[in-house]
Amino acid sequence: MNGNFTPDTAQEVWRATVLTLYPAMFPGPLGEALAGRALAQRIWSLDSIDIRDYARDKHGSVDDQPFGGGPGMVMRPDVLADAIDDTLAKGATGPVIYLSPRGTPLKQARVREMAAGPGVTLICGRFEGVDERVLESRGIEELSVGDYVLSGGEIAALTVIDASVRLLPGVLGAATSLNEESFEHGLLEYPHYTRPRQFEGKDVPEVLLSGDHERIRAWRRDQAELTTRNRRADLWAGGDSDCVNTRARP
Ligand code: 9D3
Repeated sequence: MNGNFTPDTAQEVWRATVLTLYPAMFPGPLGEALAGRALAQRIWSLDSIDIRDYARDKHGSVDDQPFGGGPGMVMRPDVLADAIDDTLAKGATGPVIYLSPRGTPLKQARVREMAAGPGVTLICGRFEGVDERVLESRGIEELSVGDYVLSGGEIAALTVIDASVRLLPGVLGAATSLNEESFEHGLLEYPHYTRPRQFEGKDVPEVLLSGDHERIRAWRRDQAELTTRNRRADLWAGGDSDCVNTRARP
């Protein structure tokens, strides 16, 4: 049954919903540049939900001490579960993801999947973390954005949204071809040069001025491989099965 005037096939915009104790951190940098223009064009939408609105007491408590002892505080499962359930009931969509240093490392393949879906619902932690039971009961995915310590999940959420939004149809200009992107090949990018031809006594590599497009393509390929081998042994080894490393293997 479809009791209203919205057809079942209605194409909604890609929808990002963020649950956070710091809703003023959104859209933040996503209100500028590429993502900001796409937001203004309604290619995507953003809702930030204040987890504290779901606190049960007059003091607005959202955290408590960890059972078993130890440092810091833990986000209460009852408060977070209410925030998640109410937010989903109000139309938040896509996978529910908790940004966490314990999460699966984010890769471009997961970003592509998120961008291909209806949106994402992101939970930003603060304190030492959230009560494990709410993650289990709600089937929540856990993602990390890298092996360094942030002060909370918000900047990680901004990262996930930024990476996804730039893949949405109509966000990137026609000049930028997505399948030319370095991570799509499992290689880092070749180095770039522009005018002036001489800068602080350094010339632009001669091959780039040659007009020989076959030589230029081969040089860039070599440079990309050299840089990848030197900086990212993990990518060079082809460990990321999400990327098709198209180089000829020796
Ligand atoms: C001493 C234990 N700490 C784990 C390394 C506790 C802790 C530190 C920082 C718990 C949470 C945080 C806040 N970080 C995030 O919320 C976070 C994060 C990160 O710190 N690094 C990479 N990806 C992410 S996603 C969310």
